[in-house]
Amino acid sequence: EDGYDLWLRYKPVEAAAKGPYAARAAAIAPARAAETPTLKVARAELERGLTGLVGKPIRAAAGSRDGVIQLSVAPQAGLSDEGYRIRTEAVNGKTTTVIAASKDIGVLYGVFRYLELIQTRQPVDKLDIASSPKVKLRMLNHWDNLNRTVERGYSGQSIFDWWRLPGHVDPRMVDYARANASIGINGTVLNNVNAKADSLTPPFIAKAAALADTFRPYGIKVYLSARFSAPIEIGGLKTADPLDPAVAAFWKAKADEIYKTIPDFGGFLVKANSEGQPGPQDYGRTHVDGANMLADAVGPHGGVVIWRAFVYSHEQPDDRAKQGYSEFKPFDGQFRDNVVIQVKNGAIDFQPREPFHPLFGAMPKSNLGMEFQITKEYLGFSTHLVYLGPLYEETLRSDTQAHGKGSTVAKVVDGSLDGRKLTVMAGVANIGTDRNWSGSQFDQANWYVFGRLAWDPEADTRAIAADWAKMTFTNDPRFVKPVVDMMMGSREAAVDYMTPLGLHHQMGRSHHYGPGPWVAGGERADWTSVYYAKAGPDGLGFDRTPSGSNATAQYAPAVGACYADLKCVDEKDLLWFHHLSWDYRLKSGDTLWNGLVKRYGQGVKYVDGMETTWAAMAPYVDAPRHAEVTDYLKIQRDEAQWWRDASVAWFGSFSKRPLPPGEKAPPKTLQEYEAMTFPWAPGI
Ligand code: BDP
Repeated sequence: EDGYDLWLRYKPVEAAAKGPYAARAAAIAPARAAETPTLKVARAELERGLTGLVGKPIRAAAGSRDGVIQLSVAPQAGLSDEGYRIRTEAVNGKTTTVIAASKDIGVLYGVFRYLELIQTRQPVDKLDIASSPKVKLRMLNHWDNLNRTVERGYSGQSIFDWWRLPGHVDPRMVDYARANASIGINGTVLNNVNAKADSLTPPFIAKAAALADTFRPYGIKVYLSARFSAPIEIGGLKTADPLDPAVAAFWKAKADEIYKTIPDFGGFLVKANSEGQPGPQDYGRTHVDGANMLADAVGPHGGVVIWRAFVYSHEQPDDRAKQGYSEFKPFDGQFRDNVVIQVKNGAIDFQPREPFHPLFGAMPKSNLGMEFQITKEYLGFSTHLVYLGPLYEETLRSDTQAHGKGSTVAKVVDGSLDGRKLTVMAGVANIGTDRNWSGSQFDQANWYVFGRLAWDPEADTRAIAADWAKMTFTNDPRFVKPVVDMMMGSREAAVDYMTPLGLHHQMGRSHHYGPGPWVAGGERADWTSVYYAKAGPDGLGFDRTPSGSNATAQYAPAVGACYADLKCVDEKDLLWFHHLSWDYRLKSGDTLWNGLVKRYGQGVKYVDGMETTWAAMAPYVDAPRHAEVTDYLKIQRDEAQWWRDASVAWFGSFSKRPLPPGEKAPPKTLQEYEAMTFPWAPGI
């Protein structure tokens, strides 16, 4: 095995457990009428899955008999358009399993769920399951360039083969669609947010259309990142001013042209006036002017505009963490109904840990979407085993207190807090041409958990990890329990060995790989590590309380007050919000310096533990996948140590305090650590 089959391996159920599954999978009822393409793929998936799991070919069989599975499209009360119901029913005295939905796509989702029940060895003899997604647009954002490099991608090249499209559609595109549909993803943005206008030219629209045709049966719509200055670059105009009628006309015509070839085109994703990308502010206009102009172009076709809130202006800010909120909050209520503001989970940039972004809960009159990063730009790329479920869950369960207690980020994202219908959860994809798709076996789990949380932002990420581990490897409890435990703690371990106690953005310059707490100078202060850690002889941390940047004031009063109060703030966010003396006493009784050093060490120790756990898993895992994970854990172990040693050397040069008892001095000098870097790191 090489990981290509992801969690859809459909390996035979053990002989001892097979009986009840075989009994419920005697046959699939034949189609009643001509089936839609979606029903055809649902039926094919069911056949494929059951044939693999039960171990004998399962085909359509006429006539009623026990153990038939029926696929049915009929109005279902209490389910959304994409929801499904799976029930064990008596039909003409025979026991049947009915997978029913109002629309064909629900049947496909139901089929995947049914197969998952068998894959995870759940009983299937008395089923009564109903499920509807809580978020409307569940999307991957590919940061894939047209030349097939992938920004922040660590899994090979882009899977979208723009050169050969549309003449040749790689069969892998079907497996991509199957995998995404199996976790409920229903949209994909094909190109990088740092977009080229070429993606909107006729040849590229034709290429995108070929992908859209391939993905359509799986319920997946394609979207494109739109470069705001496209009217100039490919439209022959002198300006991209959103209030210029010729510019609006360009976008209307462009939208019409796209919808002619891709009738169900999802819409545009836009990164504007951010990190040098063009945008409405170049013309003295606002995010509202830009987003609404595009929204009016795609609106008549049912399209949406997803406008990113990841902005920070080029003037040196006192605190980059405040900028998204400052720029967007004043516009609440002014965006069109088909505009979604897509907000990163935290206010800086996909760090191992960030408090939730203050925009969540702060724009009740706008559609606000979540953007998570699945690719691990700041979390060790694809060689560090870091299960992101707990990171996503921590953000989603954070309480914005926008309408009092219980106003969680999840309720903002699923729209229930303010009654919003157009809801989005997006994940920056970690998918590439590597055989295992995600660069490592365990990074597949991050794709998987993202999809499951987009379906239900309140789902439990431990349970999801268990489902994934069972389907991807084995149901043997001697494997599942230790591996899920290992996964669940892996993110906290990465926080500990990289940026403990609320530190952030301490990675190597630009590529963000390995420790770089000394990174200083250059183009922008807020691209350096020293800007964020503010280490000095007096102490460490970024003061975001009212005595500092006052970023805490961007949260609901109770939340901000807690973050600003040393007695209330959780120590995991301590140095995010506070600048503290090296001798500040942590809850453990340790000084800040001692506690910090210990944390780094704990992170390293956890990776030691993962190596030991994984070594013991050899009997349950095929040799190739076991060996790959073993190698990567060794890399991670060495690099966790590197992180610890370099960080201790750097921060020790300010604290000038001795190491706590039992902690080893870094084996190299600070200068040696500073000289270690990865000039050719991938994905920049
Ligand atoms: C940062 C990445 C950069 C992206 C940017 C974005 O370093 O490559 O272009 O975010 O989200 O995380 O636009």
